[in-house]
Amino acid sequence: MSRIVVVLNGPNLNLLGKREPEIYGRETLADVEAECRRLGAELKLAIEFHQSNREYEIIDWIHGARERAAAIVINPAAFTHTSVAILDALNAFGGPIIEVHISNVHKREAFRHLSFVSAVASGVIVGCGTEGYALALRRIATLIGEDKG
Ligand code: CA2
Repeated sequence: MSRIVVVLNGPNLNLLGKREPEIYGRETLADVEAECRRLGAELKLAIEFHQSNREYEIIDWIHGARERAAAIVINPAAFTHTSVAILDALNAFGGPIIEVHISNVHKREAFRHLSFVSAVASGVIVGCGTEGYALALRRIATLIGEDKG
């Protein structure tokens, strides 16, 4: 069985650690990727890590994950609150999906309270900072089980 986990990041997350540290912390996206790869190796998960500011690219990565990847971790960033297209793409993926938000979106503006993606997510992690990605990978390892070699 595949142990590929596709980790997707939406618009502006390339600025992580460079602006608004009071909301998103000081870790950069490169730090998050390094931690996902470190933990992925520990959990025997093959991590594919992407970020884009373009909706179609995220959709293409979701399509590419079909019938190949075991699971998806996605922080759709602002597309969370707007994108039926990403929801539709995720609906065509068979495996577990964990939605991650670095900040606690429920403590913020009302427009951040609605997530189109949550309707298809197996789990949602909000407000745990960048540690949310590690929590998501641990959850996926539980859901897909051990590597039997
Ligand atoms: O809390 C999250 O992870 C969000 O998905 C982040 C999105 C926001 O639109 C969502 O409502 C919640 C924003 C990502 C932008 O990230 C930046 C990081 C540093 C500086 C500026 C933007």
